[in-house]
Amino acid sequence: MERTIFCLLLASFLPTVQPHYLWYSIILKGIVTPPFEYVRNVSYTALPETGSRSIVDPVFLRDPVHDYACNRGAFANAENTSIATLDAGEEFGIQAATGARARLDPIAPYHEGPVAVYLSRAPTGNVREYDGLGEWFKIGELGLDMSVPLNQKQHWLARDNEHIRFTVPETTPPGEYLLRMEQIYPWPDRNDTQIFVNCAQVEIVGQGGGTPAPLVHLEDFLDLHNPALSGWCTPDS
Ligand SMILES: [Cu+2]
Repeated sequence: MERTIFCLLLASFLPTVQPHYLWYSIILKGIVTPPFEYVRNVSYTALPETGSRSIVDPVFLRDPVHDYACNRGAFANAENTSIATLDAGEEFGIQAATGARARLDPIAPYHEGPVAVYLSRAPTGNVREYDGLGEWFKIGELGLDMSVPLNQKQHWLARDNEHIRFTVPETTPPGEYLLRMEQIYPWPDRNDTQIFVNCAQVEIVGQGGGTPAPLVHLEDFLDLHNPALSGWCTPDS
């Protein structure tokens, strides 16, 4: 009980308007690709109940599932987003940025919480036709630094990390995929938990042979009743 009250007190000291960020580029062969060249841009009309929203605002668990698949309005940008070629077994990076639509600047994630990347194969074979509401598998995650003792302040490996890198599994079946980049910033109240998510369009080439598992639907693990999505007690500020 004391722990819960302490969390709420901490949260109450946070400014009501926080800057946020999004993932606007993937890093291929060490090169930060141009913003939204391979990442679906975010386009949306402001919701009447919330007023205008910034391009870097997170999505929330109360938003429709297609929003936390690839962010608000992302599917509308599928046609004008290029498809990156990724070799199975290759390392790639993901790049966050903050600011406004007119000007976004690269930044390392400054929120707490895990960063993970997922793949979902385009059901028709053409990723531009895919809204991201199918089955996903996780290919990498930066979670807590397990070397920090539990009685000390915990450190998330992605926080302030300017070199977030993952590797495409060597036996990933070749084909066109959505590559989903996600950070979950859990809040004491899961209604406030922030999800930073964007999707890149990629074609994976390689030997194949693997059977990705487990496959998950986003709404099954990103749902309001998942206790793992709230209760984190040290919101950053
Ligand atoms: Cu934020």
